[in-house]
Amino acid sequence: MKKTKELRNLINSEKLGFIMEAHNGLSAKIVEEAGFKGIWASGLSISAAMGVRDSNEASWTQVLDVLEFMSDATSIPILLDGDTGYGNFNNARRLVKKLEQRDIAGVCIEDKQFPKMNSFINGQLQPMADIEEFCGKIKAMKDTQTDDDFLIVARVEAFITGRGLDEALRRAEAYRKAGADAVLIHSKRPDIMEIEAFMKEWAGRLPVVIVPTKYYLTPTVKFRELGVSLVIWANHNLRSSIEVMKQVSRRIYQEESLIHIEKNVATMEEVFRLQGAEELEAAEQQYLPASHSGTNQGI
Ligand code: SPV
Ligand code: MG
Repeated sequence: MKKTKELRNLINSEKLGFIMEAHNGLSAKIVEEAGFKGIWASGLSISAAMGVRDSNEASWTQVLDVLEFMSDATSIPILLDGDTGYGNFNNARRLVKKLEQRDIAGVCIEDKQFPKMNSFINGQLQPMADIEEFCGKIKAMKDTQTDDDFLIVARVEAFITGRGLDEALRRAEAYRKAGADAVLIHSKRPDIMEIEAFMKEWAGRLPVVIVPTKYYLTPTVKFRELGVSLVIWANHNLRSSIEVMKQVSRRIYQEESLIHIEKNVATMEEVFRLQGAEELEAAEQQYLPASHSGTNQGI
C-alpha cells in the first residue's frame, strides 16, 4: 500500500493511532522497528539535531534533505511538521510538490507567522496567521497535491497563544471548510482541559491530532474516550538521546577510558545492522567480479 494511503487509514481509523518523532534516517528506522505505523518528522527535533533553533533557522531545503534520508531508511509513512509552510501559499504549495516527490505522506502546517518559534517558548506572545490567509494556504496546498491521499493537517495554535476555545473552534472550522484533512489542536497546559473542551464542541467534524508533550500525565484511555484520532509523541527520541549522549561523553572525558562504557552502548554490529551492511555484502557477491571481492573493494 502507498505510504499516503497508510497514513490516511491511520488517521481515519476508529482506533486511536500513534506516531513517533524522528529527526534523521537512523531515528526514523528505530521508530519503525519499534512497531509504530508512522513517523512525526518534528521541526523541533530536526532543528535541534542540526544544532539550531526551532525558528526556521534551518532552510526548508535543508529539512527536505533530512526527510529524504528518513524516507529512504523506512517503509512507514512520514508526517512532516511543516511549521508555517515556510512562507506564504506559494512556498507552501511548492513544499507539497517536493514532499510528494520524496514519498512523504503528509504535512502539518500551523497558523502562525514565518519565521515561527516553538510553541513552548513564550507561546502567548506569538503572532497568529490571518485566518483567510491561512485558508488560502490550505487551499493552495490541496490544489497542488497530485495524490488524493496526501494529507494536509491544519494545526490550531489558539490555545498556545492564549486566545481560548471560541477562537480555536472558529479557526478549526475555517480550516475544515478550506479543505484540511485533519486538525491538530495544540495545548501547553499540564492537563487535558483545553483539549477536552475542544473535543466536545468539535464533535468529530474532522479527525483530531494531539501532541501530549505537556499533558503527558493524562492516561491514553482519556484520549480514546474523547475521540482523538492520532497522538504524536513529539520529541522523545531527541530528548532521550541528549540525555544519554551527555552521560556517555562526560564519563569518557572524565575516565579517559571506555572500560565502563562499552557494555552500555549499542554494539558496532548493531550499528552495521541498522545501516543495512548485510545487504551491501550480498550485493557485492552479486555484482562485483571475484577479483574485487571483499567489502567495498570495488572502488
Ligand atoms: C515539533 O515537534 O516540532 C512540534 C510539536 O511542532 S511542539 O514542539 O510541541 O510544538
Ligand atoms: Mg514544530
